[in-house]
Formats: sequence, structure tokens, C-alpha cells
Amino acid sequence: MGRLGSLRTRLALPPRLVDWSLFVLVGLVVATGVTSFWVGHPSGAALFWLHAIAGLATPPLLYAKFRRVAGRLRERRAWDRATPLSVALAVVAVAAAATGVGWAVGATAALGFWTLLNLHILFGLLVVPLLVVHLRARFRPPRRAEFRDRRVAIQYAGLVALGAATAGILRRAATILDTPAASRRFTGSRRLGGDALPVTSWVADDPDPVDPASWTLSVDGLVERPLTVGVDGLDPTTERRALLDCTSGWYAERDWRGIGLSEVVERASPHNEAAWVTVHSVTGYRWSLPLSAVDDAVLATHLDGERLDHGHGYPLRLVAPGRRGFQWVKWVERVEVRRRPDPSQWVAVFSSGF
Ligand SMILES: Nc1nc2c(c(=O)[nH]1)N[C@H]1C(S)=C(S)[C@@H](COP(=O)(O)O)O[C@H]1N2
Ligand SMILES: [Mo]
Repeated sequence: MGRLGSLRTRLALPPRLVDWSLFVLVGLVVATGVTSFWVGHPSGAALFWLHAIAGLATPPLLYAKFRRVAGRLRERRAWDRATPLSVALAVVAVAAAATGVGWAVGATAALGFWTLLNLHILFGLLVVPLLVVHLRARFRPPRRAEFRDRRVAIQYAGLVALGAATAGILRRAATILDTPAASRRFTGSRRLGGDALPVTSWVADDPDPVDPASWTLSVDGLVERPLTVGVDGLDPTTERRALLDCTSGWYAERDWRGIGLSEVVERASPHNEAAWVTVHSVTGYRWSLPLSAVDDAVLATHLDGERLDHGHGYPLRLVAPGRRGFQWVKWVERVEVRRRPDPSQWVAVFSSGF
């Protein structure tokens, strides 16, 4: 065995430890990845770093694992019923890692209207059911003795350092080479070129244009004086420059004008126990904000000095600074004051439009 070979043996984690480390890392990347959908404020940047570091620590482990099982895979007779799904898991895991790195360095490949980031999310989520099936067939409890080995702590520290260094290097490389990722925020979203804002659905929401003659905005729920106003009753005097950051990977800072959400809520005199507001779209799409966040939020009628067009939510849409784009409800018709967030929003944002 040459120098390199013996080094490799010394650095190699025991097989079961490789598997369990992968399990923990995958759990961490999926959890941080899913949670990141709700983080739009720079105070949450650490979550994205954690996601990147954990994600970038997986390739050495995947490599060790694939080397170990390669022999078994080449022998057709060694295959059992669970093997094809395990192979699918390997492919999907590699695809998730590759699309994540690709997005981070600024690759622009897209599949139809799916960006690399959308594909990353898809592959990342697909890992979960495949891993569950894989574990059902291949589960082996961790061996205590393997964790007790002192080298293990050093190897883990090395993995984390490697992940962090790679994340830092990828970031620098994108800046130095001035790839499209050079403009990305801590969320991974890239700055949108030009002035136009793309019309974006979270899933499939696509209503007919709202008829201003019959449209009204209602403010109700836990309030003393529910109120209803028509288009002419809106008095757009609040101006706010705000950054819209969509989870499909772009952001744009624009000037919005409208009515402060807090002003609308205050006018209706909320009860003492009021703690949340749910903003409803004519389509049923809805999202809830804590009452503490409404001071920043605007019900906008204008974008960059122009009246909103239908695509961007005419006659009224929510502008929620520091929150991801999917929470900026368009075609608003109702502000409901509540004690708690509306749990049905979780279904509504996925199903409205179908
Ligand atoms: N009613 C409704 N509001 C919505 C959406 C939707 O699908 N339905 N999409 C959201 C998403 S995902 C984003 S990123 C922003 C996009 O706003 P824009 O289309 O004005 O650019 O609107 C949000 N508001
Ligand atoms: Mo979005």
C-alpha cells in the first residue's frame, strides 16, 4: 500500500459511520433547505450557510459510500428488490448536490421554465421518500464503538472545515469570475436584470382580471369596526422601497406605493387578543403575518409610480419587506384579524388556481 493508500485508510470513516453521517447530513440539508423558504431577512443568513456547509460536506461521504458498494452493484446477482430504488436515491442525491453547486457558482442551465434552483429543490425533496424506502430495506443500527474512536472527531472537524472552505471558495469564485451568481443575496437569489418584474405564481394561481366596479377590500375578524372600501376609497400615500425575493431564485428592489397595512388594521380597531392578520386573495390564496410585522407591510396600488397591472395584483397586493415573495399576496380582497395564523393557508397557497 503506497503513502496515499495508507493515508486514505487512516482518514476513512467506518462504513456504518459513513452511512449514519450521511443520514444526519441529509436530514440537516433538507431541514435547512425547507426552512429557508421562510427566511428573507439577512438575520437568517446563517441558515443558508449551514445548508451550504452541510451540503458540501456530503460529497466525500457519498464518494466513500459509492466506492464501498460499487463491487456489489456490478454483480447483477447481488441485486435484490431494494437495489433499483437505492440506485435511484444515489442518482437523485448526486443530482441535488450538482444542481445546488451549479446554482451557487452561477450556472444558468434551465429546463423549460424550471431554473436550476427549482430542480435543486425538486431533487432535494425527492431524496426524502427515496431515503425512507432505502432505510426500510437497509437499516442497520449505528455501532457505538465506531463513534468512540478518537479519530472520528477529527474526521468530522475535517468534513465541516472542508464544507465551509468549499462554500467560501465557490462564493469567491462566482464574484471573481463575475458569473450570474455574483449578484446573489444570502438566500441564493440573483438580482433581476432590467426594470420589468416577472409575473410569478407560487403554484398555479391565475385569476381573471379583477373588475374594479365590483371589487371591495374588507377588514374583519377580531375587530371592533369591520370595514369595507372600494377602489375609490383607497388613499395610497405610503411609499416603500422594498425587495421582492422569490424562492425560484431572483430578487428585485422596487418602489411601491399604497396604504400601510397597519393603518388599515388600526382603522378597524382590533381587539386585544388580535395577534395575526391573514391577507386573502380573490383566488383563495392567503398568507398570515404577525401583527408585529404589519408596520412594515403595505397594501400596494402602485409599482414604480405606475398603477399595478393585473399580473402584479391589480387593484391591491401585499408588499411584505423581509419576507419571501410567495407571501406578497396579489389581488387582495380581505384582511382578516386573528388570534393565530390561518392553518388553511398551507393548503390554499398550493391549491388556488386549480
Ligand atoms: N394570489 C397570489 N399571490 C401571489 C402569488 C400567487 O401565486 N397568487 N405568487 C407569489 C409569488 S411566488 C411571488 S414571487 C410574488 C411575485 O410577484 P409578481 O408576480 O408581482 O412579480 O407574488 C406572490 N403573490
Ligand atoms: Mo415566488
